Amino acid sequence: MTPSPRHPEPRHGRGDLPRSGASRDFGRRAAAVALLALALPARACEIPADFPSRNGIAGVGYVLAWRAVPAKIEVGRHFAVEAVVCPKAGRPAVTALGVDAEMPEHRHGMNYRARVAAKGEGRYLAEGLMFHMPGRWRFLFDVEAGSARERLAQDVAVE
Ligand SMILES: [Cu+2]
Repeated sequence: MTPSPRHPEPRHGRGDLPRSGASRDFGRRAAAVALLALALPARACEIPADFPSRNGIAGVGYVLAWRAVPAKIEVGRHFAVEAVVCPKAGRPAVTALGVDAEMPEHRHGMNYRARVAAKGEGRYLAEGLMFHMPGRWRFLFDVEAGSARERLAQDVAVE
């Protein structure tokens, strides 16, 4: 996915804005960029209905759904996580997703680092996760969207 163009940021006071034809071009470009930003996420990114509704996280700027593969996470066995992450209206497109997990009570993470591959249209596949003990684990999804970052987290109980 190509990174979306940055929104033009006014860096000058009103008096500094060009008054010639350049300002009309600037206005048209800005309008085109704004339309693109609104239109793209709705078309390109959708949370699928076949993801478990309990595995949904709504952050400030991003919404994420995930499912484990296999669906039941077993202690001491590798598993994968499929995730779909979509920007809310007006937020920049997602450029990368980090997937990790920790046990908050024990202050430790996994013994393995997940490999995350982008599958397009907001989908990611994280492989090589393993929960090496039972208890409460917390998934950490680190959304990157250009220079913007948001961490989404969800706890799961593993027996
Ligand atoms: Cu632990």
